[in-house]
Amino acid sequence: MSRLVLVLGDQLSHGLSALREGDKSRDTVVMAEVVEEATYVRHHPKKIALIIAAMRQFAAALEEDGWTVAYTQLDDTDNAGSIVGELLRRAEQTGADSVICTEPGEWRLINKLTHAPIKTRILSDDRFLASHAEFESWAEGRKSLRMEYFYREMRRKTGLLMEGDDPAGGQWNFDHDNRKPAPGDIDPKAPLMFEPDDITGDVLALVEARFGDHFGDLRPFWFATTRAQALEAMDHFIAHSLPTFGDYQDAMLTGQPFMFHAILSPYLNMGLLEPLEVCQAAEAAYEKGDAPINAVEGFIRQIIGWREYVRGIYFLEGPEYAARNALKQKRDLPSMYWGGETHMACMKAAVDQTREHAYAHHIQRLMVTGNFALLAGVDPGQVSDWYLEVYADAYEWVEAPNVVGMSQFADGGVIASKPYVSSGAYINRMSDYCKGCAYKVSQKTGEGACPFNTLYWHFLDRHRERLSGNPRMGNMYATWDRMDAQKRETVLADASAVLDKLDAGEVV
Ligand code: FAD
Ligand code: DLZ
Ligand code: SF4
Repeated sequence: MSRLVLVLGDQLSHGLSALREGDKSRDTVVMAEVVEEATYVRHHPKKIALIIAAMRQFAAALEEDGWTVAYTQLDDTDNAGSIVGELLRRAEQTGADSVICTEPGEWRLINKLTHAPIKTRILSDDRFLASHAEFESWAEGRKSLRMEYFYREMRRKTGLLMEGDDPAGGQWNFDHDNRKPAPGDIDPKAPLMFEPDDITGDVLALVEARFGDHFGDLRPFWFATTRAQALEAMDHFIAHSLPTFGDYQDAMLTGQPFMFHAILSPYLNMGLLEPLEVCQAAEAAYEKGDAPINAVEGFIRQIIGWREYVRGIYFLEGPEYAARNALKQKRDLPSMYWGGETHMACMKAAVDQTREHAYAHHIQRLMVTGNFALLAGVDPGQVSDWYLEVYADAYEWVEAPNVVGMSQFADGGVIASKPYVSSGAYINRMSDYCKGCAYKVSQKTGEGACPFNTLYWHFLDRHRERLSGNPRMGNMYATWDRMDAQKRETVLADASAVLDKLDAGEVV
């Protein structure tokens, strides 16, 4: 009997386990643009267009490679609207009696495929360096699952930046050389941007018509949609931005949405690039003397360390992970996240570039939008949905651990040893946003005080029971407790006024 080989929109890799297992001579590849995947959260139009355009390109490449591909376009009249619906329709059409697929990156879809009324074999996704079994055995018996130790295992496993048994440069981690604020006159090179071809042009018209009301600008559309283009984007990053990547990894500047970041996560997460090849390209730049160790080590750590680690946590912790709310925060996500008016220059910059490019870099996600949501007591489920919707690189396996765990501390400390919270001082140190802000970052209370300053203490105060025993937070509580009682009261009252304004839908 013939089988169906399912290829999802984030599985566009020629070496995919399902394609390796399939038989070109008798099996049919199923690829389907379906409304359910575009709307289970209301994805950014650029993200939908990227996925659909890249799916169409990949299907054509598979056909050229000799595969029979049953491809469904979104507007096809008989489109069943969901992945499982499409599989059942194609099974009836072709007479196939079973499905082979590579494990999807979200429990939601794994669950649907597991319960589909057709025999389905789910193969492991070996585009990652660590299998579930390897991660589980690393995690087994450990009191805390800190990324740094896992990362060292991955360095040993891949041999990246290793000199025998020792790390290149004599250290595993060069972060103390990184995290510099950026001078205002630097001129980062923008990522490589591509003119839409005819295939992408058709997709843009389709997405405009069907999902034009989702948050985000569809045009100008500039993402790579083929592996060849994604490789060009990678080479461009290695040549122009990698050398400075480490120095300014945490820096933010007005009008510079990309800084020295790679903008490769959308391509890595869709399968257009492989993590190892990207790291090897960075390592080669170090070996040729084109990029320093602090940049290359920092970059490789993000991919073989953080990226693999968060995936490990997502699958280790299970389907309920994304719904955790350890701090029991309940506030609705403020309208400024959807482009509503705000006087906060940092929030406006992060949201504006997210709307424009479906991209913000790590520190904007963690210390601006994430920090504000956490301090303001927003429901982490709503925060998580927002990140899943608005970023071109967001799939739950990578988004949920970063948001629910790292950013919102809603997993109770599985990923982060303490909440990532800060007052305005951090944003002021790492960016130039405060200079152009209606609020004063140096002002701690009263009209015009930076909202991060008051909300920071409000957060600590309202979560005292849960957090004050954390040894890494002792200093923060000691500072709060040393503050004059009258001042503490004023800070809390000012913070409450900010929260009341958010609740009333007033501009903050
Ligand atoms: P660079 O800064 O140039 O880093 C290089 C690569 O390292 C990235 O392409 C990415 O593949 C990897 N990487 C770096 N940090 C992480 C990380 N923490 N977790 C996983 N991979 C990492 N990343 C996603 O891919 N999808 C998400 O949905 C996502 N949501 C996030 C939400 C929050 C609240 C935070 C704090 C981080 C999130 N990240 C997410 C991680 C990180 O912000 C992005 O991977 C990064 O900004 C992508 O841009 P870049 O390619 O320019 O990355
Ligand atoms: C995100 C997404 C979107 C918007 N559309 C499709 C689609 O039409 N067809 C498809 O196969 N995949 C799509 N995807 C990616 C899936 O949502 C993704 O495979 C799962 O979320 C698992 O990671
Ligand atoms: Fe953001 Fe506060 Fe600085 Fe304004 S003053 S940009 S709100 S940190």
